[in-house]
Amino acid sequence: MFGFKKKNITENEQEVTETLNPEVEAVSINETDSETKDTSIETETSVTNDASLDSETEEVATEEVKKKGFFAKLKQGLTKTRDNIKNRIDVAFDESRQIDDEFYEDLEEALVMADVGIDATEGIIDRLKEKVKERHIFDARECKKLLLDSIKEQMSLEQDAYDFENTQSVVLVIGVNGVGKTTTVGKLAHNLKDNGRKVMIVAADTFRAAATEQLEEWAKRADVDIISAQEGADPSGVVFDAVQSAKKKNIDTLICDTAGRLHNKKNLMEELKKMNRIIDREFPDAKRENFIVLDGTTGQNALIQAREFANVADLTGIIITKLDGTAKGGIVVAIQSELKIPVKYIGVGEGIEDLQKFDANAFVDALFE
Ligand SMILES: Nc1nc2c(ncn2[C@@H]2O[C@H](COP(=O)(O)OP(=O)(O)OP(=O)(O)O)[C@@H](O)[C@H]2O)c(=O)[nH]1
Ligand SMILES: [Mg+2]
Repeated sequence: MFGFKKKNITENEQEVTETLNPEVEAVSINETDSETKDTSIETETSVTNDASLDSETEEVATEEVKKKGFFAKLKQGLTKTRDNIKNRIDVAFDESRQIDDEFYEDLEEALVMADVGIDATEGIIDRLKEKVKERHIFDARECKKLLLDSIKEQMSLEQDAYDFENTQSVVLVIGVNGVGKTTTVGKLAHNLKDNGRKVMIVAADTFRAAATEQLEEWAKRADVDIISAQEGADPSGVVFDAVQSAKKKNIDTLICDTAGRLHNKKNLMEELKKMNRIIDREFPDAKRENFIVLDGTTGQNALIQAREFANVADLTGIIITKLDGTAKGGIVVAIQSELKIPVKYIGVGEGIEDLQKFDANAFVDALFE
């Protein structure tokens, strides 16, 4: 129903280039809907222009509400983790506490319980000890601030972390099955569209028909274009077609959903490598992002997965999902500190609004405050 159905399925990359139909058109879902939306925006704008002062105040207020909403959702999402460590953190940072070996042991225990991981925890505690010594700190509460600031600093992103959102870009979303790739593609498409970007998504998981249907549903919800093909079609071929269509339609960001499982793992990895090469070759000017999606509830296993996928594509960011379903949200800190790849987004629920840009300050505050 949506998208085109491709007849030629070929394994050979060169053949893919030659046999695919160059006339392929992306199907815009809800075209009438988007027309309706355009008109309503125009009307709103003209009203706004008439009362520009009011609108500025309103904008600031809306921004405030958004920020509050963002933090409330994050806090809500991290409830299980916070509850898990709250007692220990409170005991460790009790104002009557001496900063001694026992204090550091309690702290270490709290961090490990939240799944921050032994190595990352040791690093954090060592840095804290140094700072406490340097600054002659005796007050446990002051020490808490030092700890949080140090984790925030470690987790903060480079200025250019989200540059792809403002330029022509292709985002490849990879990860093992069930981690939340398709859901994340839908949420990300929605976020970008909401910021006025022209987004197209591509269902390169052709392994199961249900996967394409699921992404088509997300395309409808996010009101973005989708390219899809028949079950069993060559995934790299679908990506090839999507790239051509994205170029032709002057799409800002093309997001590729991929399979988490093929007939075997080697097969999957080879297919992902091939997709990566095709995007590089066919769209050299686009900014590239390769995001690995990791399920926050799988704990340290996520680290092993990330290392494996790093062999197929240069991972430029990590997306950690299902943080609302785990008491071990500290895994975000462990993953970032061990892989040295930035965590760029986190999933805090199943809804379309539940993908957040990673904000180190907000994250650490939501976890420990
Ligand atoms: N609670 C919660 N559930 C999530 C989140 N992200 C994804 N899910 C759920 O996780 C399940 C799997 O999500 P999918 O998006 O289908 O995962 P996938 O990686 O595409 O799976 P495959 O296509 O089988 O590889 C779905 O039930 C999602 O609703 C999240 O942030 N929080
Ligand atoms: Mg999927």
